[in-house]
Amino acid sequence: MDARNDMLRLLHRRREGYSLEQPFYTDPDFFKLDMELIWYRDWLFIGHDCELPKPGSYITAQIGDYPVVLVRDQQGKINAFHNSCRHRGSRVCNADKGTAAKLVCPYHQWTYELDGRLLFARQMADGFDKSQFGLKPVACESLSGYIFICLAKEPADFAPMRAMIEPYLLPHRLREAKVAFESTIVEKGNWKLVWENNRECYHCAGNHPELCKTFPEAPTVTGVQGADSDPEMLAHWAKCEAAGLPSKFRIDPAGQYRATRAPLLRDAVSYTMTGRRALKKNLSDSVSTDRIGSLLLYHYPTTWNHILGDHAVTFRVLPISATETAVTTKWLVHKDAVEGVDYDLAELTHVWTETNDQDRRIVEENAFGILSPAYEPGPYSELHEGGVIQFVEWYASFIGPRLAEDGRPAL
Ligand code: 3BY
Ligand code: FES
Ligand code: FE
Repeated sequence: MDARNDMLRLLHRRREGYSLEQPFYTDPDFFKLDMELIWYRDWLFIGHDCELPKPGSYITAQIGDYPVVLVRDQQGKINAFHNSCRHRGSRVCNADKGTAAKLVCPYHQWTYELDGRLLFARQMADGFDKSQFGLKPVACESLSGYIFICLAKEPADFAPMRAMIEPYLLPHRLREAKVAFESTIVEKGNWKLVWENNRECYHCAGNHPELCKTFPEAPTVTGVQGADSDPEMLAHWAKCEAAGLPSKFRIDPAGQYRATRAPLLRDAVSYTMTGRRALKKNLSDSVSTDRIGSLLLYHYPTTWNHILGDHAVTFRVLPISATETAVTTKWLVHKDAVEGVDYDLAELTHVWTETNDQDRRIVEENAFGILSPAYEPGPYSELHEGGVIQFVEWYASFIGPRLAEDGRPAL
């Protein structure tokens, strides 16, 4: 049976407010459709501008079948390319990150300029036209320190996302920050289970003792409903907006990205065991106080973020297979902050290292149980899992019409 028809059929009979049927979380053919119709078509967060500090700095990433490389050119511009040599297709850059004067393919040393042009190709026939064999470009946007790429030939307009999110991010000056630490863990679960887990705090009290010292479990913080009638949120927004920080809850019409600023518990200012700051220096010279709670920002399908007064923690989700997902976490601090002087790395990273590991186990147990032939979609809590309901709605309404393309029946 054609997987497209199967997926369409299951989406048609989907019960709203319930988790998805088993194949959405387990089936390799459904996974291929997720990749084709979402991951290869939409904007994806890959890394931060500050990870490419100078011309020649590059980072690589693997999006399903596509290896890509992001590189800063001589003019300071960040470009993204398919990391596949135009000679016989070898990966040109094989390290996770590095610095190179030119991009030299390790196979036969075809050499590319940092803007992708092919400069040298040894001993090719007379008349070989180098201009036809530059690295293939990938659409790339830098948004206040976040680099997004899009593999589609005709990318969706990035401007609405920029217009909504930039004012929230700009004061934090993440372009000028530095990554103090990063970790990548592989969770044995489908990427949608990683997101479903992330979009609720119903599980927090029972699983996250460290995070719960500072992060509120209120659904108005993590979810997408009721924030604008929660007096604590309203008071926090008023205080932060008066200090020049956009803070109100905003979500785009399709529900793909949301920003809001939430207070931490009691007088906590950072994700430490005491709630006290983890850094002596503020993250941004433009934000004079650390009493700003956390800017919560997500963009499906790749990133959720917590931006605090003293540091930021950013997350990137990349699917590996139907049942494996890589989650990369980066801790960003002021570029001049010195480890051991301005912060203790173990203290800075403790809460989210533990929280990530707890979430990994939750996702893996969830994936395990879903493999049971006895599994059937279960009801989400409307009160606590509004964010999960919203994620699943976004997924179904994003992939549904794309599945129905090519003359297939519309959903
Ligand atoms: O990282 C987050 O935003 C989510 C929200 C609640 C718990 N979880 C860790
Ligand atoms: Fe790159 Fe030959 S495959 S130089
Ligand atoms: Fe969690």
